[in-house]
Amino acid sequence: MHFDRLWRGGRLATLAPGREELGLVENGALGCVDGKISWVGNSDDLPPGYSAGQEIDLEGRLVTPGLIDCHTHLVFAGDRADEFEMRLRGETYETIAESGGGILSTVRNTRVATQAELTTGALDRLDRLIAEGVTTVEVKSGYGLTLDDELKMLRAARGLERERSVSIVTSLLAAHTVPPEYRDNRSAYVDLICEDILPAAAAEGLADAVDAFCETSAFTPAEVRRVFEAARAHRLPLRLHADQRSAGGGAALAAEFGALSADHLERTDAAGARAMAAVGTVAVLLPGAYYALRDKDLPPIGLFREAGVGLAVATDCNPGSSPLTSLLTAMNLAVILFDLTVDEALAGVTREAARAVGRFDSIGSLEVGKACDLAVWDATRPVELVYWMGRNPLHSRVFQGVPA
Ligand code: DI6
Ligand code: FE
Repeated sequence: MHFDRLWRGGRLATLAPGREELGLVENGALGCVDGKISWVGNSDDLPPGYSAGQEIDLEGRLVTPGLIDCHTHLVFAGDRADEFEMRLRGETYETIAESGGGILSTVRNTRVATQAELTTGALDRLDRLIAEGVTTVEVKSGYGLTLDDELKMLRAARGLERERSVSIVTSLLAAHTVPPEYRDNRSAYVDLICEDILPAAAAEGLADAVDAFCETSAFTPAEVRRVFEAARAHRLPLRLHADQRSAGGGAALAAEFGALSADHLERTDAAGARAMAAVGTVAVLLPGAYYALRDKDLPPIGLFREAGVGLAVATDCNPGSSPLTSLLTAMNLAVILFDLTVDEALAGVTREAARAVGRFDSIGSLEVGKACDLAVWDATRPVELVYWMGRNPLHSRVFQGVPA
């Protein structure tokens, strides 16, 4: 048996389903051919007479699948530091949004930015994720809210793959908020999404999924339904920002449409959790937004566990509610604030995150046939990834079989 590259002598957290918890393999070896994993197991069981183009001694280090940030708004222009200060002085996310700030303030900046400017800004944030062993990032539109500006955002997101060794998964989030020019004619904006923006994004292959913000300050369940029907007609998978600031039955709506994920979920009830479990909709937990908005209502983690809902963890990196560019910090926040276990937090940025972006067939665990995306840590125990705040124990990173 020949490997392009072989890593041996490490502690592998394979995250392979069916194995106990993290699927740890001690003294593990992992072989790669053509960018894909071709062999995983104990180093002592390597096939006799194997050969390898390069052999790398892991020296006992922990190896995990490359991390996946499955919910970000990485592409945007400007920042909202002034609004952050307003919130520190007691204003709320909602009152700022009602007075034309919030998401709309980022929309104004993003509309006047060129695609190249958006790329430059996104790369700064992407590099911080990559430095922590992230190999796949989901990126949403939603700060353009016109046909041209939504496509510009998605093209900038897609283009990041050409700039760095990373996989990008895109979501069209034209249903993020109603733009000012449609304030008195909301249904015409939903028409624009369904009849123009979504078909154009689909035709250009720019959207891997369609997302929406189901919220009293954004879109009603009836409006989200229309967007979801249109997405279905284009065979695009669905995601939903659900029950973040108000309980609107968002989790149940996502489940009704068989969405890949429902995200945020601070105000989801037991019926919503059960509906998600029944169809395998993953709960994407975003503790950065919970923390930065000083939320007090916790997502119902116990209900999700009881019902058997998969739990993913992401940064929600955005200039407003979650100015967070560290997935390791999101893991720390998830265990401290949301009571996740260390194993759940690690599964949440690998296996469950892969499910949330609809790619568990190709990433998210160390299994034969999957992309050889690895994070090698200067650590031996998974808890070390979650325990430090602001210390990055990444030793090295491998993207599609190549150290990068
Ligand atoms: N929920 C969020 O947390 C972000 N979008 C969303 O739908 C917030 C985006 C922003 O404030 O700019
Ligand atoms: Fe979000």
